[in-house]
Amino acid sequence: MALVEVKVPDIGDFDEVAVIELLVKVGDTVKAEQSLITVESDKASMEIPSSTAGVVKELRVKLGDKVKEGSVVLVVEAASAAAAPVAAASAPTAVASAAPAPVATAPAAPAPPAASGPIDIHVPDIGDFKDVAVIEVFVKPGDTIKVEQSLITVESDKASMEIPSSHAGVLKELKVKVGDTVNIGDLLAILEGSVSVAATAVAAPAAVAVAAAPAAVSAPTAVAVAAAAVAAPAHAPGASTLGLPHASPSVRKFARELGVPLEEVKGQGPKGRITQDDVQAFTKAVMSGATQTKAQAAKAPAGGGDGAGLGLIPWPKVDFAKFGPIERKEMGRIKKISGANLLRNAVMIPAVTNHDDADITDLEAFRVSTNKENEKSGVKVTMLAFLIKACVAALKKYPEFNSSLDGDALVYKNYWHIGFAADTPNGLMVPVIRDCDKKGVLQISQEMSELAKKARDGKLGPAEMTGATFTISSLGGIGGKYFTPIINAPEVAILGVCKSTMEPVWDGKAFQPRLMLPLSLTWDHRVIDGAAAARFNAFLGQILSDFRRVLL
Ligand code: CAO
Repeated sequence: MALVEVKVPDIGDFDEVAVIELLVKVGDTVKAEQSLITVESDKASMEIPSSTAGVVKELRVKLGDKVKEGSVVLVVEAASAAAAPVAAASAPTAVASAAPAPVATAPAAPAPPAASGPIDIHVPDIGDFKDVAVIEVFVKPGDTIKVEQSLITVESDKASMEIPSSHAGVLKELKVKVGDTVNIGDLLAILEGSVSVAATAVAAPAAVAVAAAPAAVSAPTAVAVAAAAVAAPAHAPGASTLGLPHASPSVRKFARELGVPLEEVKGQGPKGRITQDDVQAFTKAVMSGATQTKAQAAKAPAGGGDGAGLGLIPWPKVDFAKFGPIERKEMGRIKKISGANLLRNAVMIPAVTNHDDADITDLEAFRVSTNKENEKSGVKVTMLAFLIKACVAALKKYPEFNSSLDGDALVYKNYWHIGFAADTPNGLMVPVIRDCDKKGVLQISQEMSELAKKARDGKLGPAEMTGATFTISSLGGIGGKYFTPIINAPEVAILGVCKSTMEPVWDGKAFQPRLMLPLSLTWDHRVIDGAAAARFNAFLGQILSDFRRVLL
């Protein structure tokens, strides 16, 4: 098997270009024409393909190296004797070394004549590139255009290039838009010119610069010429003109396929370049809810949005360190996700909270005796299990509390899955107990303790956290009197419960010591009215004061 050196092909007038991405590593099996590295000048980025199929034995370049035509990129152990000729056939200078096809530069075009009337700006000689896509448009009618100013970016599979204006003037008409495909000679724009011969001559499109298109390596007859005016003042890589994200064509394509707004991705590559890993990391962050695209934030300013979408003044930015020592800690994933959901629900739901008290004196006595009787079974019944059962009875009596909004319709659910807020080391989680109407208090208690343990251990699966029709948030084991829980959308109500206390309750003749449980019911006013909420709470109170009513 022959060792073949893969070299940088003719890259036209580009003298030295920087290696900005290594797309393969030693040991990789590469196909002929597979991209090996990305190189970049100030106006074009290009991927250099392999001329030979085989296994990469040695990499001869590293990030930041400057390469030019003939520089050895890597050494490949050719897969078969037949593999080499792809390049060798078109490499007049070498047999064992696989120099890619020669790339012809475009003949110099005559300088455009001086103009003062309308000037047509055409796509310059872009060699064998056919139907290249317009991916960015930098100018709009009315703009004053300088000679060599970039008008649009076009992109093929392997290269992206900015097309400069050959003339100065005011842009009267733009003939292309993003998504169009263009070819050499196509009319791009019409300028109202006021320029001198000297100025126009500099930017004669086909004559100024030629960037080799490595894609043409295996096509011996191809003459791949990508016109791009290197004479134009360069925009530094990483700080591209007009906010153009700094990324190679393949990364741009990858981002477009995923619908990732590249301008929002922070490049971690050299000089802030956006790599495929950056696009993947951004996608993961959006999917997990850890971040939002600007479009998402504008639609639902839920995930740490700055309030701009709501027309609010920006969140205050304070340098806390000015006032004393600080420590900054990133919030955990669960907190970020639940925070985004809570904010959306708080902002989008017209929520009202009704507070009430339920007399649970008898129920607590029953609970204590039940736990005594069941001591050996290991299942401990807490007030929350009774509350779940009582809520199912109230939800059945007032079904709109067990519904969800779907546009202008209400979806009534004929199942009663109850979520309960669980405090975990990672943040708030809401496990769901299914079909609580079909389960007894003991079974609910058992499932609740299992789910709460799983939540604390971070072992809850998605199925155990979805499908709730109503949620209870109990702070009874901790303390407090009342609070205003936030509805867990798409549910329409949530019950908050605090610590029960002995209180003097007037029975008509005297004050009696009764164990009172504070209830806080938050409800969506689009679905539920205040009177219904008051009835729901009153009914819940009746059940809790005499649990036999659950049976009715
Ligand atoms: N009044 C008085 N005492 C109560 C009570 C109430 N309403 N509810 C529970 N208690 C008592 C229990 O009986 C238990 O006492 P003993 O240890 O003496 O038996 C103690 O408080 C602890 O109960 P618990 O909290 O372990 O059990 P629970 O079933 O009440 O709650 C769970 C389970 C998972 C919901 C709870 O542990 C929890 O995480 N609560 C926090 C929920 C939360 O964070 N909500 C806020 C959401 S909004 O940010």
